[in-house]
Amino acid sequence: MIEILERTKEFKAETALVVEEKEITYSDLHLQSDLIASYLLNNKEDLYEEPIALLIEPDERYINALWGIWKAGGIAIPLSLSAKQDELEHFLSDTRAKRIICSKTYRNNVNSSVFKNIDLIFLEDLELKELKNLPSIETERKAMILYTSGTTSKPKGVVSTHENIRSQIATLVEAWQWKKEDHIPLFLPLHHIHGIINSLLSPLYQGAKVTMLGSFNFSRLSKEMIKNDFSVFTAVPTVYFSLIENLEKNNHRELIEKFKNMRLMMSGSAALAPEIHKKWKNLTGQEILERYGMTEIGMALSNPYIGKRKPGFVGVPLPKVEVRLEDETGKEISTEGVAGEILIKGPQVFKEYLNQPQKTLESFTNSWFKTGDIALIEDGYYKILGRDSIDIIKSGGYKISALEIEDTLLKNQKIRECAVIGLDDDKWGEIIGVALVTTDNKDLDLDEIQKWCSKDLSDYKLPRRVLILDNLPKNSMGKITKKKIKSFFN
Ligand code: MCA
Ligand code: AMP
Repeated sequence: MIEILERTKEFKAETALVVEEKEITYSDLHLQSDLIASYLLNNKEDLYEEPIALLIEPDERYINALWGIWKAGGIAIPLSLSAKQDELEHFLSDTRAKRIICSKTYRNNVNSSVFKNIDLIFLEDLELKELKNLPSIETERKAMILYTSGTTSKPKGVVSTHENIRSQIATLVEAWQWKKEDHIPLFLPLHHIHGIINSLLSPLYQGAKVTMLGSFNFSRLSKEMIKNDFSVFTAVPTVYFSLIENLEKNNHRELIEKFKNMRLMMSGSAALAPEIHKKWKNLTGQEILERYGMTEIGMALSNPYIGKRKPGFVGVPLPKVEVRLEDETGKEISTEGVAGEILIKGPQVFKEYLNQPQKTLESFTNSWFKTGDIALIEDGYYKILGRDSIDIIKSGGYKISALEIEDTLLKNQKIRECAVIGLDDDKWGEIIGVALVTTDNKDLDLDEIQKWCSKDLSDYKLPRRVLILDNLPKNSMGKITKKKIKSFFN
């Protein structure tokens, strides 16, 4: 039994989603997802974990399709709407998905070679009338694959079961006291945990209301804030940076009052600078609750809902999540103030990396998942110090692999050697910097490099600063540490 689907049926005529003024009830979502599930099943009794991709704007169709896939026994693969051809090719070949549920926005791309041999199911074209018997799904079955970047060039598929998802939601419902009366604006992308679990499925699990705004846009959000009484807000630090920038430019009393009245404002996906925490508190009186999570584990650490929230810290273990720090030899660290790697255990932890049994094996030690994040504990609160790999960059809340960008750059004949690094940035957390040596002193600038990369890579992976190091001796870049290369940018 998929608990989120069973529970939400009870909320019947209550409003689940608000999309462009339209109110969609829980019953609407269930009827539409039953119809989609019936369509997907065709003559089968169960899809038995057929992987089905989703390329749908963040509105009610997204939930209809996601729940439809789950109800039919499939695995949902929510894909980024801004993914480029190369990225899509990787996701589709890795998952071996043969069907994609999409919307008419993608009609123009039908002839793209990426979609060769793929059945594109345009939701608008379906005449959904027939309801079939739906299978019963055990909680241990695979439910979702999300792509996340790591220390390999291509993103890895993180496979979660229904039980993983249920546990991730239950933890947040308990810790942050989600309730039926809550109302949340949703503007984060729906191919990552932050958007899917924290902003969308946790409130729905409790019968709350989600206003879907598509993406983050200050003026759109402001209008909705004024019109509604939102109670909960969750965002990445870049969003708070933008909010502060906008509110400082124009002292919008009514809007500030709305933020003031919320019961909970949260930040995560990247480090929230204590300076932003302080500015937001001065502006709105709200103490942002910072928490820590990862695609593989959902949320693991959080400042308390009731109790002291410490700027610069990510709090304490969430309910039913086991957390420990280990040193390089694998020994547990029990002394406060000593840094080590964060390890996580619990029912929220993902099942496997798709098609990568070795990588999966190496990511665990005695059933503990190794996050690669380094932290220490001070007065019982965890503080994230960074990551053990310099090749992982966090920008605007997105995780980016330096190696993926380097691979793209090296396909350019004008580039002989390159190194991609994350450069500290107040707004984005980090921005992408590229140091490179050209082939035979060729002319190359940031604009040309961005154009080159944008053929294959999503916008947020584009280099934002470039340093040409043509005076370096041949083949010497690989011998310089990335830390050193980073210092060249200052
Ligand atoms: C865009 N721009 C950038 C970047 N991205 N510049 C530097 N670095 C970047 N990363 C530029 C664009 O080119 C554009 O420039 C301008 O900034 C505005 O771009 P736009 O895309 O419109 O920005 P935005 O709409 O303001 O979006 C920023 C955003 C968005 C809201 C922070 O990136 C976002 O939704 N991020 C959240 C990602 C997320 O959900 N991550 C969670 C994964 P110009 O103006 O010159 O054209 S982590 C997770 O799920 C774990 C489990 C967890 O812990 O939560
Ligand atoms: P992702 O793999 O995209 O889910 O990103 C997960 C990573 O985001 C974690 O491994 C951390 O490195 C980082 N992260 C998430 N929340 C925080 C936070 N509050 N502070 C610092 N880093 C964070």
